[in-house]
Amino acid sequence: MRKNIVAGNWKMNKTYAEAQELMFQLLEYKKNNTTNCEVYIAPPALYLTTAKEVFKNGEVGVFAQDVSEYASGAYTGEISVDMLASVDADGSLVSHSERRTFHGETDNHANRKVKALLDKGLTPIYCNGEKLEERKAGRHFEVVKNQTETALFTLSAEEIKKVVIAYEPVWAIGTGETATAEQAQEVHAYIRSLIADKYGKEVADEVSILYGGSVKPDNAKEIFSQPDVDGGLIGGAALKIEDFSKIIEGFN
Ligand code: G2H
Repeated sequence: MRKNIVAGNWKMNKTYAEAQELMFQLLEYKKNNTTNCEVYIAPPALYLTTAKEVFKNGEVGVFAQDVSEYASGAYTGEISVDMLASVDADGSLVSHSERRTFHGETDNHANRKVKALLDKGLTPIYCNGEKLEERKAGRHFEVVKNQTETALFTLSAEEIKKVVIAYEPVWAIGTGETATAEQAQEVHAYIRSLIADKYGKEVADEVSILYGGSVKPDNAKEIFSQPDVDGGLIGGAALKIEDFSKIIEGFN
């Protein structure tokens, strides 16, 4: 059975003190509440070791926001998979749309990063999704198909089962504009069908597909109730415990 997951992508937010405060609030919340989903955070890389100390019993999964496709060497500013593994991080986001927009990342990069993570036993959360003009032109299925195939379809069946996919329509990211539950379901079901066609239904049914893009406490439950939506990748609303906990409760 695939996992339900609520993951918070903190992006480039919070000082160290603020980050610690939110981690402790989340730990407290996890201690006092039963959750029906796994909870992950992706804080800035600088705070990953602290996050692993705070969540030392694995209460919350700890993910990087990006990782290098290279093993080591002269790549200033980059973080390798081995480095993540050495601080016991659980995995990394891969090719979030902001990495694509501001850092020129493509699905070929994503493919190499996903593979590098899997090779060391870490979990990739691979992000894709169409831009506004692509949605308006009715090309969203085609775009998501190309992205998914390029980034993931060199993997073996055993490998792809370990990937978490986050469908994040770019027009819904940080804009307050959310895909309707039906729009999310339609694309999630399509992504799952692509995986089923290539690897078989059993494999496709194992892959968690999260929705991302302006998920808020008041729309989380409806989005998560869709059969092919296995949770969310949450940006802005992951930055306050009041909002993030309500989103987690979308699975209650
Ligand atoms: C999409 C999402 C988290 P937000 O980027 O990855 O951000 O919830 O702020 O739209």
